[in-house]
Amino acid sequence: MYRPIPAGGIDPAKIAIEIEQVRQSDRFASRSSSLPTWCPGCGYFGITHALTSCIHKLGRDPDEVAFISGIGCAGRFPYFMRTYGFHTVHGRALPVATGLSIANPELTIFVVGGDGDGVGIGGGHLPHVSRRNVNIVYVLFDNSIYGLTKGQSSPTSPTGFVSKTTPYGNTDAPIDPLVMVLSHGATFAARGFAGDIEGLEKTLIEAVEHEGFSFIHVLTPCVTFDKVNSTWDHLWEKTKGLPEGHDETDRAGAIKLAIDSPYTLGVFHRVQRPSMNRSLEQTKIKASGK
Ligand SMILES: Cc1ncc(C[n+]2csc(CCOP(=O)(O)OP(=O)(O)O)c2C)c(N)n1
Ligand code: SF4
Repeated sequence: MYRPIPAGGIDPAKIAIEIEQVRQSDRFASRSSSLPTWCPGCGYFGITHALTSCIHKLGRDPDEVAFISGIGCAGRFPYFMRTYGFHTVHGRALPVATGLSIANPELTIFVVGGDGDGVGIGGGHLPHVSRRNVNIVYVLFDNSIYGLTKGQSSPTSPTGFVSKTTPYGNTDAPIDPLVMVLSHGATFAARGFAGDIEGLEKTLIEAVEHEGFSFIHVLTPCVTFDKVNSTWDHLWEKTKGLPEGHDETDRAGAIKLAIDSPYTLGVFHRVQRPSMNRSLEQTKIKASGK
């Protein structure tokens, strides 16, 4: 796993060489000239790094990729990319991405957004995209808090979590986004961590290569508004790899693992089923009477 500060400390000369190597390469060709407006130390920088590396490694040109987002700190993501992008309204990235996927099946489409956007206000769309197997990659930036609006509890905040909206402790039980998509038939479901950039990049590449709906639940800290729950320290300490011999095709096993093991990283479930895009092609042929 990548650690922000190496054990022996930082060597400025080595960093300068690495920065120059990055400048010379086209590794960040998909990034725009707008620098992210996120707080220093936010986990979203790690996710951005993994996403740009994924696009680079897959050899996709920026005009072959689209990022669709809702609202939130994570929702600002499309501004920081030179790909196509659409910053839609709160919780509505999935229906917009579904339409785009049907209109232009050649595009590699990523949906990006926070836990509030994706499983709160937008949560009603997640079951349907899962069961329809729409050919998009959904990267859920889950910091278990509303960041942009300054630190309210979200649907993934743990019970007892103290925040601006729950000063005496959250009384609600959290939603597990992985259990949610698996219950509704997602064909690719994985978990990543903003600190494990190499692992996340690998999972993203596999998600893009999967035909159908690919969901990646990414654990990430909000360093400004959460000092106790999903912090860098806690996430480094708790995250771990999949158990030996994990069977990706066993959906019930994947659901059980997601319930029992909220900090396990990797591909929980992967099966093949016709995507909505492919099924619609068949419907078109049937409707044309050929
Ligand atoms: C219809 C609507 N309701 C509420 C809001 C206010 N609002 C903006 S972002 C947000 C939540 C953001 O949290 P999350 O999706 O977890 O993303 P983060 O900011 O943590 O990346 C809310 C409630 C809004 N913009 N629109
Ligand atoms: S408020 Fe939290 S989620 Fe938003 S940019 Fe800052 S650290 Fe990141």
